[in-house]
Amino acid sequence: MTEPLTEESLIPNVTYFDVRGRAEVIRIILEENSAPYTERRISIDEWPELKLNFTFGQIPVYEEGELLLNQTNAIYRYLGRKFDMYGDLLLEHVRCDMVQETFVEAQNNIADFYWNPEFEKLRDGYEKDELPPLLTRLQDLLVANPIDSGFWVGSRLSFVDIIAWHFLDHVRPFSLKTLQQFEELCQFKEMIESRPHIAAYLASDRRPKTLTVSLSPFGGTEETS
Ligand SMILES: N[C@@H](CCC(=O)N[C@@H](CS)C(=O)NCC(=O)O)C(=O)O
Repeated sequence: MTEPLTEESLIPNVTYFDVRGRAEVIRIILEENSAPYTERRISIDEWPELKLNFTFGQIPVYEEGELLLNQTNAIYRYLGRKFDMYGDLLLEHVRCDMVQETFVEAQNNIADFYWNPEFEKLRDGYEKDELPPLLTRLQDLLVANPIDSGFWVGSRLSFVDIIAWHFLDHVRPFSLKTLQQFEELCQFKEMIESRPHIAAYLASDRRPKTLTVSLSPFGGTEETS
């Protein structure tokens, strides 16, 4: 016989490394909604052994009662729906999807660069030639929101705002001076991080100290996060 679901077993649990990485958007959405959650933070040393216990051999994993979710972007969409952060009506749902896909590419782009073994050799070129056109395209997409709200979709916060914020917060430690050239992106970033629940989380000890694990040439230390 299966155990009855109790309120406690429905409290979400997030399993990830003790870094911001792919789990940070999940944490921030839960924080924004004052949703209680627990975490299992795995150290990089214990991972090789634990990896075998995970169906896909990868994290994040999101659990909520009997629900067990893999795949970062499916988890983001689930939380968007669960917390009514997926826009209103069909045209806003699809704009959420489009913005999300745009940031999947942007996040992969910057993560590949931070993890590149030749990071030091490539950094000037990326800062000068790759980052500005990428930020230009993103800012154009932000201001193309037909409702001029400062959010990426519609007139209120959606899950893709958190994804966008997370990406911009990856750019910040690498090249704040480049980011500062993009006024609308900066205004958006400030608007998100000054929301009371998010501001409290960002200032708290709950927030992991680094963007990613220490193996990465950039983002694996507090100084580069
Ligand atoms: N497609 C998966 C990829 C997840 C993924 O690459 N996770 C990394 C951490 S960011 C991981 O588990 N790395 C350890 C490993 O692959 O052994 C998703 O989107 O969630």
